[in-house]
Amino acid sequence: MFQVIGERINTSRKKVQAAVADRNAAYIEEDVKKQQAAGADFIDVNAGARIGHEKEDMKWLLDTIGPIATVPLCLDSPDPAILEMAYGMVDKPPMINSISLEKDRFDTMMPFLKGKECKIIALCMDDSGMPASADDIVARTVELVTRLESIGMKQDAVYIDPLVQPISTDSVKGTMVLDAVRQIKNQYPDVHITGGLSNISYGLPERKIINRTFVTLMMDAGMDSAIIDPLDAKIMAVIRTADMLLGNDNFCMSYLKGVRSGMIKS
Ligand code: THG
Repeated sequence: MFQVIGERINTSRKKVQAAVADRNAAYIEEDVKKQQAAGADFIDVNAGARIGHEKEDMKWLLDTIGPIATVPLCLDSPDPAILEMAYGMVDKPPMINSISLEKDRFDTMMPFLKGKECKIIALCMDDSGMPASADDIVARTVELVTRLESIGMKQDAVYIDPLVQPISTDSVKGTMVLDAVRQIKNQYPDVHITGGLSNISYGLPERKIINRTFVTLMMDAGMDSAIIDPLDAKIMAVIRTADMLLGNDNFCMSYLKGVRSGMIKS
């Protein structure tokens, strides 16, 4: 089944930023409960937007969310020191978001990850920047999977983020990532593919129809997870329906449950 990483606890969102600044625990708890009820499999926690406050904001968020979380957390920071602190605060094995091939980050994250019980999001980013072609995404994935396996991580614990780029800048940005995902799934059937989707529609109007159509195509290529807003009922309905059509929903149980609960509507 497709795994939804709920993206809402992120201080780049104005209301969350205000709630964190005010230490408004009730707001954060309610948001997490809503994401869980909507079907989030993980709750992403990102405290990066209040410059100079990431460490204490992350700590407060984890203290607040920990007691009410029924699903594992996805600890989201580019800073290995923050991830290490956060890892020590959770009671269920988390997803760590993220490692990349950027040298400083890679070299600090690898010894930290060794022997840890966790899932890891691995970004196809290196010191030269974003990937420039499908072959580039695949080559970076091979490097990441090989290196992570060398410290004992199972392929099933690795979630590759191919890094979606705006199609408004270059019309190949859709097929580039779709082709890469197909190749990765072919080479590593147990590795997961995840990531944010909304970059695809950056710079264009009516972004949500682009994002919903793109997730459907990505799922056919092999994407089996995404970082999205689970309270966006339309994208959730599209994901549940596509998952069923791709053969990942035995007896259409999950689809039927979604319809009965009112979450899936035409
Ligand atoms: N890959 C990985 N991790 C990620 C991303 C990714 N983490 C962060 C981000 N991208 C995904 N998370 C979010 C969270 C919230 C929003 C978008 C992505 C969001 N943005 C509103 C906007 O841009 O309009 C903010 C508006 C507001 O509420 O103020 O809601 O790609 N591995």
